Amino acid sequence: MQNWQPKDKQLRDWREKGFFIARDVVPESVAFDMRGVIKNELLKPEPSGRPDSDPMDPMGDTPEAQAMRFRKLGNFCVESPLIWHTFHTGEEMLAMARYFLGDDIIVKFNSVFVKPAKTGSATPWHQDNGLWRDGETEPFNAWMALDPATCENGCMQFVPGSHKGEIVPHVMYEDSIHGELPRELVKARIAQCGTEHIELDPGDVVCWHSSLWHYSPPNPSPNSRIAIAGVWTNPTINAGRVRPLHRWGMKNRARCTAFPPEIVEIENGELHQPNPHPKAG
Ligand SMILES: O=C(O)CCC(=O)C(=O)O
Repeated sequence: MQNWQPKDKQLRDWREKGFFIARDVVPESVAFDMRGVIKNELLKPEPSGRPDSDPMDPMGDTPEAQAMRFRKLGNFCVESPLIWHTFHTGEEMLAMARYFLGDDIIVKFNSVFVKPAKTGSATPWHQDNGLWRDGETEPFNAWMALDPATCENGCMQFVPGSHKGEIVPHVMYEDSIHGELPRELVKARIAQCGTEHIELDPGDVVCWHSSLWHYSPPNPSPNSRIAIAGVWTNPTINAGRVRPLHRWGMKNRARCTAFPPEIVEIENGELHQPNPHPKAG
């Protein structure tokens, strides 16, 4: 396994702002190969990345929910060896995860975020651990651009420093697609701290703390914005909670290369099933 050390700026950004950027984690050509796998899937009459127990996943069988498939393909990456081995268990991503998490690494969530040209919808302001509701603050979150991610096509936005606060209970509005941070709080926080727009080229990665407040706007532009995301944790942080989506990334200091990826079995673990988010107001 290769070692990874953050650059001074990355470490400073991580501590002070709650995120950092790693450029050229994979070459653009490899990012485009991964994007091709996703585009092929999207062209199928019934794309995979089905409804699953991912609490970040709003998909279901209603017509509205089906339209959402083009916002996110939850858990799709375990169906693509190219994506899984390049990103979720790629040498450089695991080396970064290992810096934060040690030698045993679980991939807790994986998804594809699809923001099609002109119709791509917003992802509301949230903290990842505000959606998980499992109290975990340590896992390591990362997102790789497979198309250029720009202000025009709906790149991610972060409130710098918001990772230092508590996990805020998320709520549902009439038009919420999943739990979100209370809108009044978001307005006040942005007025105080501003936002940073994370523009990335294909193959670049942004990594963030699980408590960081983040969002992405709709995509009115003519350019699609496809990205892949993952969350890495370890057995200590995960503390015996069973989730059907957990897969091993690194075990006993060795990178896991099995495909399909090995499911994490936790003996006597408790199934983690958070309660629904309350309604706003
Ligand atoms: O890709 C996006 O637009 C949103 C991604 C996101 O919010 C996440 O990965 O937590």
